[in-house]
Amino acid sequence: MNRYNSLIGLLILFFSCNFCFSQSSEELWLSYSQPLNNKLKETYTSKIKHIQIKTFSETGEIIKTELQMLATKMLDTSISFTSTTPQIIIAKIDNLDSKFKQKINSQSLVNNESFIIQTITVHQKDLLIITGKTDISLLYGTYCFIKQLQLHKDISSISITDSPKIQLRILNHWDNLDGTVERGYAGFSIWDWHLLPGFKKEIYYEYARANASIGINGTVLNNVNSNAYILTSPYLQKVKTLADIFRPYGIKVYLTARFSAPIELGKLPTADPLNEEVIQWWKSKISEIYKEIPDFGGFLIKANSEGQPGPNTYGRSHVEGANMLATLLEPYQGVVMWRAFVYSEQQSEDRAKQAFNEFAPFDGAFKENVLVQVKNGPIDFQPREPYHPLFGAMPKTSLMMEFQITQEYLGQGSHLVFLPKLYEEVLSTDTYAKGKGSTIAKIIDGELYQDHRITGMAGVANIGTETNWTGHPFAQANWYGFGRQAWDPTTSAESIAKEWLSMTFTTDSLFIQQMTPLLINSREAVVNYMTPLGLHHIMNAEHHYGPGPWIANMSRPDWNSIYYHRADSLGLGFDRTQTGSNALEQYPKEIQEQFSNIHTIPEAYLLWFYHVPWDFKMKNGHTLWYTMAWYYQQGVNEVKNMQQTWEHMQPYVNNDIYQDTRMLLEIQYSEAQWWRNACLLYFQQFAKMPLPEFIPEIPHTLDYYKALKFPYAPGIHPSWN
Ligand code: GCW
Repeated sequence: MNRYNSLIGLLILFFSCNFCFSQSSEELWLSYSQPLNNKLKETYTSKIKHIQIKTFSETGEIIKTELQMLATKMLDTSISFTSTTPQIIIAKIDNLDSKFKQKINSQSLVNNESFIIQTITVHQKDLLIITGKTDISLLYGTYCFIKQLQLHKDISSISITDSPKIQLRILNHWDNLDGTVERGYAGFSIWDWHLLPGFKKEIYYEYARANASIGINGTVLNNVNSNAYILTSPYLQKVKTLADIFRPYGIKVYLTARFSAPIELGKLPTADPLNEEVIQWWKSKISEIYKEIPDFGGFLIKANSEGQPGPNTYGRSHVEGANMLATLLEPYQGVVMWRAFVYSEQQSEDRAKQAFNEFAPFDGAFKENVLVQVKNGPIDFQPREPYHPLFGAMPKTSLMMEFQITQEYLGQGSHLVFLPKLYEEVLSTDTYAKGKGSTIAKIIDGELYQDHRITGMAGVANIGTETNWTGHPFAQANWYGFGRQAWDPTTSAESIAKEWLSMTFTTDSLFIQQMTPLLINSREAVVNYMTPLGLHHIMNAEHHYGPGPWIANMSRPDWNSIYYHRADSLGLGFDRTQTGSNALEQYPKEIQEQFSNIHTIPEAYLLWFYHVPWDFKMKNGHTLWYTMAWYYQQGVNEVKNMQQTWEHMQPYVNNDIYQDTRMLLEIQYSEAQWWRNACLLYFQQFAKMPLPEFIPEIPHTLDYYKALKFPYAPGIHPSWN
């Protein structure tokens, strides 16, 4: 019996046992156990009883397993995989009978991952075809078909054609070889390096399944703060095992490479990228990797940032470093993803300007298989940042987006924040790079610069060993949403929210109607109670959790909160206009025109770009101080609304999820107040104005908030009100 058949049995047993009393970890949005009425059950059952899968690959077996799970769990039935009188045929376009093929518009299969799901009529009978050019496209088509059932759609005359708009859709794991995860809030790393390559844990298959279902096709296994050991032969054997597991799911493996590995592993005196011995070392290392993993994706590199080694260490440029590796990877079709998150050892005049200054001059100099990976904003994954000015400024370079899925600065494991809303805001931002409508989505999906050979989007993973994968149960939605927006960066956050809620819990319209706005508004809520009006980087600087606008004692000024908010008796905010650091100059003229006037800049970015007097009159007619307080209170109120909505959701979700989320929302509510109280008390020292009447009395002093230690002992989570 092959491993997939035995897997079917095991998985079905596992899932059915678990669901009765809790949401089991592995289900995610693929539980297939939402309530379904009998009529729909009958309709679906009658349409998927007989399926022919005309591919004999491992991927074909995965497709079969998935469909059988769907049938068992959702429809209490089983599918016969047959070649006689099938109702559904799943086959590569080249393997379809010509009489079927001629009814399909194969021109719309624009790449190897595109698929078509189409009902055709043959001898007065409906036949559903799922087709594409490759096995992976069939897998994607199957997941899309399954989703239609999960969403309770009418499948009688289904016709869907879809292709990913972005080529590399990649998770970045910041997982260390010792099992910890940098900025991970869901337990430990799921890669068990000690037990690999021998132990092929079930979780690896589940991980691949979940990712394939949302179109993720690459994974960087280790932290960008890299350990050279990942490149040693024993570790490459471990990596190979994972690559072999992921391959039939369409997922390639990538590694972060420590730039100084030739010194650490090769015992060379230098890692200078122009040194012949160094080049030879990389060459033979890369050849060793491809011998084991012929479809290895390539390297992700963090160079000369936060203490990581890089070409600058040897007097060479980013281009020289990236191109050296790219040249060696080229014969194998490997890529280099070179991060633009350069946070140099020396403090710069304005940290927000550094990446642009270092990278924009190199436009056109990187080799074709180099992608420059740029964080969405110029500082660091804050609740809200203006977009990174490199987008639109490097037309001759493949720029890839880096989003953070893990919630480093957004409440970590305890706040419910639906990130697709943040991603949507960034992706739909106009850079005017080629006139109006030059959105970031169009830059990273290659629409704007057609000659870009490679397109990509990376998400820093929020996955760990927690039984629900992500810590906060709703953080699963961020993983899901990242995949959907990497597939198509114009996908709306709202449609993602509806899909995820329906697939994970129930399609009940009352549930969806109430929960969709809760998810959608959760992003603005966190901006409001943490960093309204363009404030940023005012968290506790050590662990990035909780407020710390008073932080002034880190070893570098640009790690301090006061560097970013610049509160003084005159006002608040970082002047990045001409009178200040002029970071605004890095943006296109259309943005400069709008933002260089304090009255026309969107207020959401006001304090990012201006040092604003406390009594400045805002659009609402009130002062800055009053308005800022209003936003903080608004954030708190929004979390209260979330709690109130959730109170009514008990009938729709299992009790564990209900109780856990309830508790987490309580924590979020209390911490929203913590942020509000601490920030307002701190800023009030400078504003010297009374707290507006809508702020409830704050029961503690500023010193109390400054002295608080995190994390708290279990059971004594303080209440801030
Ligand atoms: O935001 C900072 C994080 C670091 C991270 C770095 C980066 C992996 O606090 O933990 O290091 O960004 O993106 O490289």
